Amino acid sequence: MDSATQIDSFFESAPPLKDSSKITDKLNQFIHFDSPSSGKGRRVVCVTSGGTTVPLEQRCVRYIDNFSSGHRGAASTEYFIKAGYKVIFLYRRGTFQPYCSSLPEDPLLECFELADDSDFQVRRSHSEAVKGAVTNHHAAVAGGLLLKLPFTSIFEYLQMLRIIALSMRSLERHAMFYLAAAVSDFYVPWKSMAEHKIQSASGPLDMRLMQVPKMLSVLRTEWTPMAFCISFKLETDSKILLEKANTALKKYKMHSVVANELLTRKEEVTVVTETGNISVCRDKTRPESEVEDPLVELLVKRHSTYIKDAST
Ligand code: 9Z3
Repeated sequence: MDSATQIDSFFESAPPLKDSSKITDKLNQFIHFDSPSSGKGRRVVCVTSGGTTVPLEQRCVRYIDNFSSGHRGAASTEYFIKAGYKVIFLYRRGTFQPYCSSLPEDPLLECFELADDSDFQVRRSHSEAVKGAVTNHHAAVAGGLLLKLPFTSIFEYLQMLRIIALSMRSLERHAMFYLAAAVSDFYVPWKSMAEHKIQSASGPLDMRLMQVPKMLSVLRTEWTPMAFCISFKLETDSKILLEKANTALKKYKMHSVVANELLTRKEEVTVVTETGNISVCRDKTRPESEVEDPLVELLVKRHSTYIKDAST
């Protein structure tokens, strides 16, 4: 099967996305209706975040998961908004969210307490963190700078990515994709998937997984050919990381590939480009600094150059 046929058959056999017309409406509203203060020609970035699941049963009890806490995507979203972008945050349900990094693990139970008059109040120890999260999040959403769209499975993720890409097409070079989500490489096609819970009494489980078709190529060549595209390459073996990132850069015609190793991903990444590799590190003299800060700064500059190149 050639790759176009694989892609068609992936979408044809996927369970239909719930609320797809509502999602399209929200996207059109978000992308095309700028608030009076934001001016024309604002840049829009789609940040993907968290891992996709591969269900093993249609009435899903078990699934295969891809590792990603969503920290990279959530933090990067904040830096893109600071840099003046509108962000479509396509995230895995339950993973890290923008503006929430200072909150404790269970914010609802840890940040609130019952006051004497049995009303709820914010615990004093968490009041700054709660105020910051609520204020910044509200400003971003109400200001039309942040649209959050959740996914769980690989089927939802790829269908949503396609809808987003098609909605962003008219932005041409002002559109950017920052694909930090950890996407499944293998999946069970919906039609050959067991409907009910697989029974352990039937003995060891033997199942064949199909390769998820590589959507990066169609994203670049068909869905949004003018957008600035950044993908991520994750490896656990540092010896193969840069070579794999370079292959992805060429094969999928990415503008940059951010190479990272699982253990050091919060300290350092390498931005692989056609003209060479750029190492980006967290500022180790500041304990609260994040590698996403200089990474987003670098990519925003490269995006500006990409936009300017079109007008020369
Ligand atoms: C990444 O490499 C991300 O940087 C991480 C971020 C998932 C490591 P966290 O969410 O970690 O902050 O915990 N994402 C891309 C992973 C991926 O699946 N890439 C594909 C590949 O490597 C290409 S699209 O083949």
